[in-house]
Amino acid sequence: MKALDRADVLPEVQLPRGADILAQGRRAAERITVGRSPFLEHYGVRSEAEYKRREADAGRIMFHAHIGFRDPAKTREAWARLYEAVEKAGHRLDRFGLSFDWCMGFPLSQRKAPMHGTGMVLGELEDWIALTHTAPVAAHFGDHVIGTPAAFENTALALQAGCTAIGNLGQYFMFRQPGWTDDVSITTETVKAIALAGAQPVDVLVHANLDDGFASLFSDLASTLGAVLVEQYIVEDLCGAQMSHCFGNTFSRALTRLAFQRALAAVARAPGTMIYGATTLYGPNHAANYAALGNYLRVDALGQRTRPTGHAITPVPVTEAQRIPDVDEIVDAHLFARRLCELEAPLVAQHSEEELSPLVETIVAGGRRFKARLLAGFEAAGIDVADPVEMLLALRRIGPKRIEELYGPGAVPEGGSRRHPLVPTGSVEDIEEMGRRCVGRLAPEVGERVRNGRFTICVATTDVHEYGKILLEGVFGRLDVRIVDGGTSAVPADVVARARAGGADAIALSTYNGIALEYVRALMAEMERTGWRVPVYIGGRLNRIPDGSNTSMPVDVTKEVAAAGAKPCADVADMLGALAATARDRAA
Ligand code: B12
Repeated sequence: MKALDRADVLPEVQLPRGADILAQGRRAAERITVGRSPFLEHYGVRSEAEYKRREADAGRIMFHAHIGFRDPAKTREAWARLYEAVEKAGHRLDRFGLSFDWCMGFPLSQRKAPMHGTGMVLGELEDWIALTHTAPVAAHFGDHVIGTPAAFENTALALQAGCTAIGNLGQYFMFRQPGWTDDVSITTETVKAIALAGAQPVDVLVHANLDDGFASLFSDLASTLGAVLVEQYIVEDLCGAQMSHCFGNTFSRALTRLAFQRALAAVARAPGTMIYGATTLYGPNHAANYAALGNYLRVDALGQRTRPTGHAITPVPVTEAQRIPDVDEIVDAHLFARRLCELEAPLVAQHSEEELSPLVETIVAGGRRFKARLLAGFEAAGIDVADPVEMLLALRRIGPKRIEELYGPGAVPEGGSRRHPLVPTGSVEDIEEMGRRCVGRLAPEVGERVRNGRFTICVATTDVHEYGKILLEGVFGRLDVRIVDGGTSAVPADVVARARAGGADAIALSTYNGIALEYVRALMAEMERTGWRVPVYIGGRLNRIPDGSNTSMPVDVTKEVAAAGAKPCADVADMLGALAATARDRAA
């Protein structure tokens, strides 16, 4: 395996110095400070971290609800309704995660993003204050704040609105703002924002959702814990702030989910924000999803009862696989969770440590090895490991696959290329298995025709969701289809350019963020402009919030996507059927 070389990762002659950026952020803390909020007043605390420590010490399980309708007024209304509904049933809602739209990552002056997703967009400070003052529940501005070109600006607004848990550093590593290529400015804004948070007179948690970062693509849970330690090193040791991790979306196996929570408990210095629902377990059937909801909530409640980490647990509505959920669906999920936790309590006593403890030890030891190898490798490559700008930028540019290849704690088997995970995450393997099953179920003549068609296909994603792409690549690989990598979060012009340069016969797009229609229109316009055209297959979530919608709920746009010139596919088999037909027509 080729060792890392600074010139490959940080080719700039000069980068801004981390120390200068940290100083700017700290100076800004003289004028930008945490405002009061109904939550802080109601519970008589100075920060959410203080509240979390107090509640965890008292053995209470805390709860997180996630909302963020496109319309801020609807979000406020939902916040109030949820708070009331849960309180009326005799429970407490501890925190709200506010889902911003990805265009919130652009600075306010440039926030006219061409493609709005399904999330909420806020403007000036009054908008932020109006939200945090809706009800006495801690506000968590977790997405598209820290880690974006607007990191400093958004962090300043969140703090002034009384929010003391701000993220999402995980997104810094993996998300890309379309059309924004200057990753140095994203890094300096991020470091400045972290320094501002760290210099507050009260505890401010810098949040990172591990699944939004490298975790969803790592194969080893020990690497994920290694990433926790590396982020802790950057945020706490280099920047002087407090690091708080969240995980959950892709942690679908009960035993390793619990083991990871314990491993985190062994290394975390600040309280955790929330454990998110295991949403990759959700499919189209709501009854089956309730089983998944019950399964992960019990594990999360058990984790908090036996090793309290301050994380709130998150009952995610069973409709999650289709679209963003409505308020009543969130209330239902919460009432289900509260009842489940009441019934679950006696099981804590029956729990045995025998299976769990060795896993926890392996994850923690492997995580420490990952961090030590990474820091040594960076140093040997000439990267300044004491400079947060260099550290962050290098990690972001290298990406999860290569980082794990270079520094993962597992051994590389003789003659193999991929490291053997110490504790498999399961997520990427599950997608690979999905691909195997998809090919296994194909009618033999369809598989045969696709193989004989000798296709070249450009595979790309419109946003950060990459599992659809991994699935397609796995399936195509098994059917001798040549793959051209169109990239992730790729802009239409790049996809067309890469497809054309690679001699693609078709483009396969995977999309999830509610931008399918606008994206297809832009892609078609680009092909028109360049005078080069191939069929475009598209799958994932083909929905969109209609312009001027008063419900903020996305609607299906499959027909409109087809009218715009693409071929919508409900699943991979749809596309393989179409390719087989093309191969048959060509041969005829
Ligand atoms: C995993 C996941 C993530 C992971 C992605 C990890 C990764 N590296 O890929 C993480 C945690 C990072 C993530 C982030 C976000 N997510 Co997400 N995520 C999911 C989740 C749980 C699974 C989606 C998935 O990958 N499934 C695996 C694929 C392989 O299976 P599948 O979806 O069933 O696909 C089938 C077909 O559609 C087909 N297919 C897929 N693509 C294609 C393409 C072609 C050409 C073909 C032929 C077939 C095909 O293949 C499959 C089998 O047939 C869904 C909810 C759910 N349970 O589905 C939400 C979901 C897609 N996410 C959603 C959202 C909103 C987000 C965020 C915007 C949240 C936020 N505010 O930050 C961010 C993205 C921000 C950004 N900048 O883009 C929404 C989308 C809402 C909508 N459109 O209505 C969903 C539905 C959740 C929800 N209800 O809110 N997410």
